[in-house]
Amino acid sequence: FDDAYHQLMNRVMTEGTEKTDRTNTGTKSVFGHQMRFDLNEGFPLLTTKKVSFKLVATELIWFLRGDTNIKYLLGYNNNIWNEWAFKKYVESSDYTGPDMTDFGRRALTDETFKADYKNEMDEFKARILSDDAFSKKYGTLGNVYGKQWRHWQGPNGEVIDQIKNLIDGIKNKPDSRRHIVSAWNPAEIETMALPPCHTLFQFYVADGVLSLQLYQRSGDIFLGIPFNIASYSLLLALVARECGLKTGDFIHTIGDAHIYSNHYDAVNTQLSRTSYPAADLKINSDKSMFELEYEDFEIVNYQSHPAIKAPIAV
Ligand code: THF
Repeated sequence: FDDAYHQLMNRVMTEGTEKTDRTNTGTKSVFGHQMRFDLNEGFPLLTTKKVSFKLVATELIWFLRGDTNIKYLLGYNNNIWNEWAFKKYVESSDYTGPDMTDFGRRALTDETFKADYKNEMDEFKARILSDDAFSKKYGTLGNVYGKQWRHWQGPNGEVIDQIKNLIDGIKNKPDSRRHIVSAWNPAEIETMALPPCHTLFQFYVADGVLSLQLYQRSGDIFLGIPFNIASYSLLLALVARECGLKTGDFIHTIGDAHIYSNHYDAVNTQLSRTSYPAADLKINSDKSMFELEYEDFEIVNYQSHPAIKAPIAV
């Protein structure tokens, strides 16, 4: 599985065009790339760096619960969405601490600032976990994935559960070409902490085998994509199990596929490593996918190279 991912990193490093971006970090990118992972060969958790299955699985369960508040993630010590909630808080009038403008980039170069930022972030996290009113106000990321997947707001006030509709559709009309879930809701983009990167996905059934294709508008190749591959592969396994189908391919189609300029060294380190055999996913429960908890999942035979740290662009 690492091969397809290494090919993508190689392609962008050699052919990528340098562009500026929203976060002012600078990237190299290509437009339009596709990878295919056959889940019968194992579970695509990359082995050339350690990827935390716990963070991937708790994030996916959070989406599937229809939750958009980071409080659930913090309960699992999952910090991958903190910066986006923190940003809304420090830009609000309730925040009275030191100036946090542009905290993501400043923390990289200014040690004094980094200490202040860490203090403020730790306090923010503690308050999200202990203060209900505060977490309701500042833990939410707006109408992001969980909202659109489970509670899409229709024009007449009706609420559309895209995941339930998806499961019903796959069970009752497997040949349909409309097994689609969209997170991209143009009317609500302004109300999201970050417009959805994984924009739309579609399932396909043939001969009792279920496949899934994701269209991702924008992909942070070093930090985000390894998570996205594992997350959607897990989603495919869950939906196949729910519908009594075998798992086929996860097809990952990316629009703007980019490597941030402060990830180049990390990418080269990873490219120099050789892969291990793929791990396997086990689900130790008969519960429906809507009731599964993180503790029901197990990744077995996962052998990997060490994690590679890199800064996230906010
Ligand atoms: N923004 C950017 N710039 N890149 C992204 O990948 C990204 N995401 C989500 C939203 N905005 C994004 C958040 N997903 C990590 C992984 C996934 C994320 C955010 C952060 C990350 O830092 N992973 C570390 C481990 C972190 C830890 O151990 O706590 C890693 O080494 O993998 C794309 O969905």
